[in-house]
Amino acid sequence: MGAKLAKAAEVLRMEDGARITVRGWVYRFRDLGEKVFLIVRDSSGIVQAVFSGEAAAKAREADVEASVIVTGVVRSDSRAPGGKEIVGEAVEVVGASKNFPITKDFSREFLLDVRHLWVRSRRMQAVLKIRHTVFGALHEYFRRSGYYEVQAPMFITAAVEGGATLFPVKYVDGSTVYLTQSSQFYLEALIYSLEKVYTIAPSFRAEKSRTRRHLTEFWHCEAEVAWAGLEDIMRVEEELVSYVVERVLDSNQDELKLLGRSTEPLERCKPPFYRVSYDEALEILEGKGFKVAWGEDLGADEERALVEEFDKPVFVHRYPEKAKAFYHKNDPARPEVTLSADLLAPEGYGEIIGGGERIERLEELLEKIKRFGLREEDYEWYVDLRRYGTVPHAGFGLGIDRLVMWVAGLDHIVDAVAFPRTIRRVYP
Ligand code: NSS
Repeated sequence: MGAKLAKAAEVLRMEDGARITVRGWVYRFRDLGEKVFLIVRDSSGIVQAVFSGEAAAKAREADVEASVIVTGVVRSDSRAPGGKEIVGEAVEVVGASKNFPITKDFSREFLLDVRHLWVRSRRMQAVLKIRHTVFGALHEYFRRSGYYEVQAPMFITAAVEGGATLFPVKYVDGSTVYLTQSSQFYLEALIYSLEKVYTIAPSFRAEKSRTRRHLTEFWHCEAEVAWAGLEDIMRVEEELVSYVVERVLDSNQDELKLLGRSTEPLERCKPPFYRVSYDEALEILEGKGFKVAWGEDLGADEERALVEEFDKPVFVHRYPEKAKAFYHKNDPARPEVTLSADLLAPEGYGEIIGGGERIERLEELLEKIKRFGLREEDYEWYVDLRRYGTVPHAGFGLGIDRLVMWVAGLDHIVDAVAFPRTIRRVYP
């Protein structure tokens, strides 16, 4: 009788006696003399196969991470992972794997050196599946909520988020251009056409600080909405984040378990999120022994201390003018602060979103560009948007890698990405 092709995870749900073929990679190898056990991993999970006699001799050739095609019959065995195993009849080694290098050294640095091989680990597999859900859910949320997906260029000519982290690139004509830090200005132009827009794209920042939450290339989910203010955009952000978290809880229970991620903080992540003003945040921090001079941005340590006080994400709104980029609109009721908000994730993770209301008036924007010591000519087309049918508008940027880091409960952002780029690493 012919054997049916099955995924490892499917085998665990099959009746005893089914004859199947599984294709995958050797995850564990155990030779007990008479019997050889192979645990085979594929994209769906793992399943044990046991071989004796002639088949065992063949199975002995299958080293860890060799690719194999195993055929056999399903049988219940409480000792096998998942309670089922394959009584192997035949095994074909498709690609040998002599001396797979990941054996004892599981240091972060080494695993980054061999990232091209480590992506097949069960841990990375789990993270990548969660990441897959997150990206899908972001698209789903926006498309269901009437947004148009747009694309902005990666080569740009002026800073959105400050010159210090710009990546210069020598352009074909010999001039210097930069890699984008944010698609925001392009999204602002596109709201005059499509009103509600979003994009999911890489952003680049020459971050000189080595931290657990900074990459030099990160995935940025940005949205911009015409006729919207700070309150509106905060509501979009909390809806979006809770939607994504819900989708992960629906789709990735196995992966969260494998990663040892407690789901309780995720289950609590429902709107409304907490809202505190920057001033209130400083008061809370002062009570915890932090001294932040009014006007300074909150650093990672401050954010960590602040979110300890909250059991779900918290918005910090109305940052002082000086702590935020020039495009933020100042609060008419209190011009020394901006209509801005960062969303901080709980459990010590801190900022995952930055956003707020933009300046829509020409004079106000020109005046602020000057006050910030920037060159008006660098922002000509951006300023021009205020000349032709300007509207109040707001938007935000969500760091997807940071969101994945929090949702998966990882302690370093590099573990949220297949091939991370940091200040020290562009390989593999
Ligand atoms: O600098 S942000 O706070 N805001 C902007 O770039 C706005 N121009 C976005 C907008 O309104 N359209 O960055 C947004 C988010 C921030 O909250 C982080 O979650 C993430 O982007 N981010 C990063 N993630 C990883 N690595 C680095 N270096 C990084 N920088 C920002």
